[in-house]
Amino acid sequence: MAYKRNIDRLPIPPRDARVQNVTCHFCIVGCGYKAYSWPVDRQGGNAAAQNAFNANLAEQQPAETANWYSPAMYNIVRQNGKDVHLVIKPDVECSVNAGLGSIRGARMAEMSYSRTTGTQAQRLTDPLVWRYGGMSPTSWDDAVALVAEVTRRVVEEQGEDGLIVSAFDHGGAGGGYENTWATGKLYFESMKVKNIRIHNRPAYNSEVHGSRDMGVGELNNCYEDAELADTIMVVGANPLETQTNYFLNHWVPNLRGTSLDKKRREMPNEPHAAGRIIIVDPRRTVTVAACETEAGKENVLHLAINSGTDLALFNALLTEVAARGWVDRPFIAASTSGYDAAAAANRTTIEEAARITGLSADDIRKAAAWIAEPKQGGARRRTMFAYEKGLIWGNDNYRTNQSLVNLALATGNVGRPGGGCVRLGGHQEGYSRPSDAHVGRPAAYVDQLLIGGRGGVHHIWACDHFKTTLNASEFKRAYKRRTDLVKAAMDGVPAGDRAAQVDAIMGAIRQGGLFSVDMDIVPTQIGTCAHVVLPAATAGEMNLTSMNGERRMRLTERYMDPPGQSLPDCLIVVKLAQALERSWRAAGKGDIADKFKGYDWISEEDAFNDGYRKHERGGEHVTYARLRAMGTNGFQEPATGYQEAGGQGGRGNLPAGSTAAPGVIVGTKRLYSDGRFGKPDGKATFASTQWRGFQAEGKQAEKDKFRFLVNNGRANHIWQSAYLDQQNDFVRDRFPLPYIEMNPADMAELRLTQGDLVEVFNDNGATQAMAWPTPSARRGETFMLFAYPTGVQGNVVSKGVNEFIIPNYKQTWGNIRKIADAPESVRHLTFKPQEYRQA
Ligand SMILES: Nc1nc2c(c(=O)[nH]1)N[C@H]1C(S)=C(S)[C@@H](COP(=O)(O)OP(=O)(O)OC[C@H]3O[C@@H](n4cnc5c(=O)[nH]c(N)nc54)[C@H](O)[C@@H]3O)O[C@H]1N2
Ligand SMILES: Nc1nc2c(c(=O)[nH]1)N[C@H]1C(S)=C(S)[C@@H](COP(=O)(O)OP(=O)(O)OC[C@H]3O[C@@H](n4cnc5c(=O)[nH]c(N)nc54)[C@H](O)[C@@H]3O)O[C@H]1N2
Ligand code: SF4
Ligand SMILES: [Mo]
Repeated sequence: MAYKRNIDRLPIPPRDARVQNVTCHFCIVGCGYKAYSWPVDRQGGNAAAQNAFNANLAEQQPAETANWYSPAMYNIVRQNGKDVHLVIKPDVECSVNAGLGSIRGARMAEMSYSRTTGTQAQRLTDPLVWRYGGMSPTSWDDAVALVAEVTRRVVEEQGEDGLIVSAFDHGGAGGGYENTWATGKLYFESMKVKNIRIHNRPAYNSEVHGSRDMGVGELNNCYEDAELADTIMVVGANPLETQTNYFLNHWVPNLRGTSLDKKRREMPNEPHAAGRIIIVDPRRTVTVAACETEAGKENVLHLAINSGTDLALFNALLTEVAARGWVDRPFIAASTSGYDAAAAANRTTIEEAARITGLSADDIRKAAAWIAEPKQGGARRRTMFAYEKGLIWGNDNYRTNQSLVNLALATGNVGRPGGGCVRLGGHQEGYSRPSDAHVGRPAAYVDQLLIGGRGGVHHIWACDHFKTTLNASEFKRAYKRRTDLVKAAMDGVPAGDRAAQVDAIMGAIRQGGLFSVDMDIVPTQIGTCAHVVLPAATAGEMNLTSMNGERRMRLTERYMDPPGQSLPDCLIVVKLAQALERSWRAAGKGDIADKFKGYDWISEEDAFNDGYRKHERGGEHVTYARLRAMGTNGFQEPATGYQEAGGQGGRGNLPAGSTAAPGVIVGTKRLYSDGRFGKPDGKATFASTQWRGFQAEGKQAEKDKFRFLVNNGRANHIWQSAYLDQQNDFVRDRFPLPYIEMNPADMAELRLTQGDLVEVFNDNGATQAMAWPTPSARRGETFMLFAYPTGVQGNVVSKGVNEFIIPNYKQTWGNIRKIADAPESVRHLTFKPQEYRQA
C-alpha cells in the first residue's frame, strides 16, 4: 500500500478567517505558523478582497508564494463546540523559519484531533481506570480520587520517597512554562519529591552540567550567529534532520554565501567569505551531504571520529590552537579564570588524538586552523560551536561538554556575533519550577529504583519509557511484573467498593507491587501497565508558552477544543492537588492538607501568572496579551523591560511591516555579550578534562565483546517515539519497522538483503529492525532509528551512566542476526540512500 491523502480540493480561507499565532510544538527550532480558522459552511473566493491572503488567486501565483497551503496543513476541527476549517501554515514573517515548514511541523493540522476527518482518532478522551480486566472510562473526580488516595497511603507508609515521578521538563507539546510550573509546584513545593526523573534521562539533573558549572549557559547565542560565523563546528548533531529549519534558513545561507551582506553590515571591519563547516560525527549524515552540496566539498570537513572519542579531539584542538598562539588572550584575561592550569592539564598531542579518534593528524590540524587561524589582516576568526545528542548522550558527558566549552572560551567565541557554544536542542524549553535543590547531586537513579522494587506509586507525565529509556528490556520486565501484581489485586475486589480497592492495592504494593498513573494524550506502551490514565490536552488545544534554541519566547494560542474531557496538564495538576488536599484532610492530617493549597487556577494563563511571571528573570514584563501582540517573533529571553506603544526605538523583534505598533517586550539577543559570565565573580572557568576512555561502567567490555556499533538517533520524517504517527499510515507505511543502516559488505556477510528483518542483541536485551544498505556506513558501524514502537533501540542500551547519572545511549554494541526475509509490509519500500543532491 502506498499512502495517499484523499483530498483533491481545499477550501480558500476567507478574508475574515480568524488568525492565531502558533509555534510548532515539535522541535527546539520553534518555527512560526499561523492558524486560520473559519466556519465549516463557508469559504473565501478568488478575488483579493475575498481571501485571507489578500491575493488574486485567479492568477498564477509567483514562485515561492506564501498564498497557498498543502493538504497536510488542513483539517476540520472543533472550536468552542462548532466545526471549523483549520489551516496551520508556516509564517513567512517569522524570523526563525521565514515561511519554511518541515515534514513534521507542516503536518500539525493533519495531526490534530478531528471527529469529522478521523485524524488522531487514537486520542484519549476520558480518564480511564483499570476495571474488569481492562481500562474503563470514568469521571475525573473518580479517577483523581483514586490516585490521591493511593498516593497518600503510599506516602504515609513509605514517606515521600515512595512516590516516584517521571516528568517532562521542556517546552512545546507535553511541556511549556504552564505545565512545568504546575508539575514542579506539586512535586517540589507541596511535596519535596526526590525520586523524580526527566522524560529523557533516568534522573533529575542537567544534560549539560559541564557547561553550566563553568558559568556558561547552554543557549547563549542567536540563530543569526549561524549566518555570521566564519566557521560552524557542529558536534554529534544532524541538523538537517533534527533542527531542520534552523539549518535550512540560517546555516545554508551562510554556506551558500548569501548571508555575506549581513556579515559585512554587522561586522564591517574585517574580511568575510562564505562559511565553512566542521562536522564531528562518526557517521556520514545527510547533513554532511547537504553541506557539501551547498558549500562545496572544500568547505566541509567531516571528522568521522571513532564513536565516543570527542573529548580527545577537543583537548588536542585546544593544545594546537594554544601552541599556534591563536587563543584570545585579552578575552581570557578579562572574562575567564583557570586557563593556564586547564591548558596544561588537558595537553594532548595531535598524534595521541589521532590514535584515539581514528582521524588523520592533518585533519585535526586543518580543523584547528578553520576554528582559530586569524583572518587576513589579523581579525579573529568567528566560530560557532554547536552540539547535541551525539555529545550529550555520548561517552563521558560532563568532561566532553566541558572540553568543548574550553575550546570555545579559549578562542573567545562566547558572547560575540558569529560565535556561541550552544546546544542545538531537542524540544523547545519551558522550564519554570520551584527549587529542586533537595534532589541533590548525584540525583537518584530512578529507573534502578523502579527495577529494584522501590517505591509504591509512579506518576508519569508525557513520557513513554518503554520506548525511550535505557536498559529498556529489563525496565519493562520489572515494570510489568510489579504493576501486574496491583492489577491482580484490583481484580479481586468489586470496583465500586473504593475502600476495599485501595486496601487491595496497598496490599499488593507491600508485596512489591507498583501503582502506575499515566498522563498522556494517546495510548502509550508504558500505559499498558497503568492503573489510571488521565487524558491531557496539548498545544493548540490550550494556550502554551515556550522558548526556542535562541531563547525566543512565544505564545501558541488555543485554536481548537481538546478532545472529549481532556485537560491541559497544568489543570490536571489542579485536580490532583485538590484531591490530595481532600484525601489528607479526610485522614485527619490538616497540616499536610494545607500544603496542597494555592491551586485555584481556572485556566492555563493562571498557571503562567503564578509561575513564569512571578519566578522567571524578567517575567514581570511578560503577559499573555503582550506575547499575543508580539506574534510569532515574540522576544528573546530574558526580558529586560517593556516599551509602551509609541515608545522610542526598539521595535524589538516585531515583524517588519506591522503597523499596529503595540508595545514591545524588550529581550536579549545574545547572552554574555558584556563579557560577564554566570559565576559569582563574573568569570567563566576553564575545566580540567582528561581523557579516560569509555567512562560508563561496562561500555569497554561491551565494545570488546560485540561486533557492531549500534549508533542510534533520529530521522527527519519521525517525531520522537512516533506517538502521533503510531496509527498514521503516512509514517507507518514508510517505516513499518525501525531501520538499521548497515554497510552492504556487512550485510552480505550476514546474508542479508534490503528490508530483511534482523535481531539486534547483546547482554542487555534484544530488538528488531529492517536492514537498510548504506554504502557510506563504515564496516562494523550501524545506525538504528531510536524509540520506534515496533522495535525499541533502548532494549540493547546498557544501564551505564556517568557520575551524574547521565545516560550513554549512543555507545552501544551488539550482534546482528537475520530473523526473516523482508516482511510483506516492507517489500514495497525503497532503500535508496537518502543523501541530498542538487538537481
Ligand atoms: N536509544 C536512545 N534513547 C533515547 C534517546 C536517544 O538518542 N537514543 N534520546 C532521548 C531523548 S533526547 C528524548 S527527548 C527522549 C524522548 O522520550 P519521551 O519523552 O519518553 O518520548 P516522546 O515520544 O517525546 O513523548 C512522550 C509522550 O508524551 C506524550 N505527549 C505529547 N504531548 C503531550 C501533552 O501535551 N501532554 C501530555 N501529558 N502528554 C503528551 C506523547 O503522546 C508521548 O507518549 O528519548 C530519549 N531516549
Ligand atoms: N526529525 C526529528 N527531529 C528531532 C527529533 C525527532 O524525534 N525527529 N527529536 C528532537 C529531540 S528531543 C532531540 S534531543 C534532538 C536530537 O538531535 P540530534 O542530536 O541532532 O539527533 P540524534 O540523531 O539523536 O544524534 C545526532 C548524531 O549524533 C551522532 N553520534 C553518535 N555517536 C556519536 C559520538 O560518539 N560522537 C559524535 N560527535 N557524534 C555521535 C549520530 O551519528 C547522529 O548523527 O532532535 C530534535 N529534533
Ligand atoms: S523544524 Fe522543528 S519547529 Fe520547525 S516545523 Fe519542523 S519540527 Fe516544527
Ligand atoms: Mo530530546
